[in-house]
Amino acid sequence: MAEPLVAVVMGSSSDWEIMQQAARALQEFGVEFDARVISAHRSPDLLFDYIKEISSQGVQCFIAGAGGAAHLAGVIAGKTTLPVLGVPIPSKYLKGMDSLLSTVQMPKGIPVATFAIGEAGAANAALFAVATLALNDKLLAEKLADYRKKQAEIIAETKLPAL
Ligand code: RP5
Repeated sequence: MAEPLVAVVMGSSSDWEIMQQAARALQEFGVEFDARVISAHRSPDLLFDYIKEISSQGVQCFIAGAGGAAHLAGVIAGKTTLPVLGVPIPSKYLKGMDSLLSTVQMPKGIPVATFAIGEAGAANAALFAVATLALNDKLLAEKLADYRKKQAEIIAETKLPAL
């Protein structure tokens, strides 16, 4: 199997329902990825080891999804200079506003590119990763252009129901 180009990390298996949208999008574009549950606070040593290991395999970016006091993406960003894309996971009581603010409000110097809360954010993080990889991959760039074209066609063909 080819080495992964994208690492998809999430804080809990309960995040998978959302994060599988990222995995599916990467799969659709034929981008090799590695998906793992690793918690920044429950398994920090494992996280540090993983970042080192997967980076040595040539991964190009991380997509990190976490909920609540969501520090996973920020901690990863603190351990690597590779791009880190953060996905705020909807949470039970604050509906993901906590996750969003925890992920997006990184202090100056250690950036996390933060996406929308939930499924859209997970899928868009993957599409953003694809767009970045496509800068050096003509075939991938063509696939991305096709994907956009299809979306435009769907809109152009959309008919509103009669009143
Ligand atoms: C975070 O706590 C995870 O990213 C998850 O979104 C949230 C709840 O985790 P579980 O209690 O479902 O394991 O660390």
